[in-house]
Amino acid sequence: MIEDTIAAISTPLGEGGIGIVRISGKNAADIAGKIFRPGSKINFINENRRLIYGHIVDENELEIDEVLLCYMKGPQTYTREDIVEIHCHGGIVPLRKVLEQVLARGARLAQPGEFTKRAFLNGRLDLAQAESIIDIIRSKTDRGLSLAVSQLKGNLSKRITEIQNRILGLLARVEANIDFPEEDLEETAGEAIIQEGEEILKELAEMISSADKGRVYREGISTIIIGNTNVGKSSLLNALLRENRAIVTDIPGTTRDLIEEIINIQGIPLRIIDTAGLRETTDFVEKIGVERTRETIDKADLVLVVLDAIRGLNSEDRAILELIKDKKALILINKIDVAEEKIRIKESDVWKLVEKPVLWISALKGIGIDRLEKEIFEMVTGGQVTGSDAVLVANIRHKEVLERSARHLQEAINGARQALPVDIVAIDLREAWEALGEITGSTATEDLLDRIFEDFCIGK
Ligand SMILES: Nc1nc2c(ncn2[C@@H]2O[C@H](COP(=O)(O)OP(=O)(O)OP(=O)(O)O)[C@@H](O)[C@H]2O)c(=O)[nH]1
Ligand SMILES: [Mg+2]
Repeated sequence: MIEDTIAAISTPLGEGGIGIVRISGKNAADIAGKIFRPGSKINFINENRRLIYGHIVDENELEIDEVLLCYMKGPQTYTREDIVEIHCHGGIVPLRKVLEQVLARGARLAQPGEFTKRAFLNGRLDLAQAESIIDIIRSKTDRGLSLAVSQLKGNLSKRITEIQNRILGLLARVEANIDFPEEDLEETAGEAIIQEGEEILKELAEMISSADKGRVYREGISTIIIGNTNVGKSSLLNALLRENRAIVTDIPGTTRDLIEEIINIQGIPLRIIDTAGLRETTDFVEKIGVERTRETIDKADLVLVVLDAIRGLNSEDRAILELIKDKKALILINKIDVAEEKIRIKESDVWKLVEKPVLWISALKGIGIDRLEKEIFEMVTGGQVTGSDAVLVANIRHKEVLERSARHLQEAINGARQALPVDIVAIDLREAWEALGEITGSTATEDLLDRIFEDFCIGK
């Protein structure tokens, strides 16, 4: 049983219609009772899950704000504890003052994610489900959201638990032999580990390989648009956004700083960065800018290189193509809306320099943009669209756990193949089982929990 009562502002800080102060813990109702004055003769304690009209007052009975208060009796609540939510007017000052009162009457300020951590510690959610809540809040596309909701429903956890149980079954067979440690592994138990173990490994491998795709839906793809000055980079950003976000002029060097936007390509969030044009320069300040673009290229998942069809390839374009040789990249020849005789680039010129897909576009007229989106989607997903019911691993942490579990399982299988002593094989099986428990949280350490919940926002 957790002793203290926590409180926080659970809505974003800023101006809004309402803002909510949330209190959770065994003294929640007691604390609320000290500062809440209902509008009629109602005791909110008798009004579970109903909104009650009234005022919050300070220690001198001065009214701070007009509010609606909702008392929710545990354990049917988010944290499984008693919860009180105070719906104030959504401004920074009323919310801070109400929170101050709540803290003055005995609540402690909640740490980031602490409400959700309590939901986990009190058994309402497992760890993967708790993590999905932050994914829901941060989701950038419908598809990202539906993946996170599926994880909240427990689909990932269910699959993990099934695998854990199969490993446990193997472990039981091995441990039946453990009373005779000097013996080698009994033949049929060894057989079972090899056969069943290989099947489980296959399943783990499948989940691991889904992780890259899952991550894409969850975090998006960081994409950078690069090219010489005036080739149409900002025009391309605008064409993809279908609005005029970046300033476009015929003056070289229009874009001075990095501009980042998110676009949705069939459910995949593309975080797209427009850059200052790259050109050879002796100017010190500009050199720093170019250096920064280089660093951004290194970090990007995908590079879109824009070339100017009218101007033709110059030495700077060549240098840029050299720069992205080892990156996932698409080469876009822009400005193809002009008369054919004005076009001075051939695809073969590009291919002599890099082997990357080449697309012809006009950022100004929107020609080839649909095709470009399709190409990006296929590049990122390998062309396969996954059904919405598929369990995708979307979290890097989960992927690492699955890989660790698979390694131990592989060791166990190797051990069984070599007829190693029973207890050695048992250790590997146990570690494979334990690793998986870090996904659902059944074997997670305090440290791991802290690290995960630290990442949450305050008030969640
Ligand atoms: N004809 C034609 N002109 C284009 C096209 N795309 C861009 N332009 C023109 O090219 C010029 C430069 O466009 P920007 O989008 O500002 O180019 P940029 O690469 O962002 O330039 P900097 O930020 O200065 O490096 C503008 O005059 C655009 O109207 C296109 O598809 N066709
Ligand atoms: Mg620009």
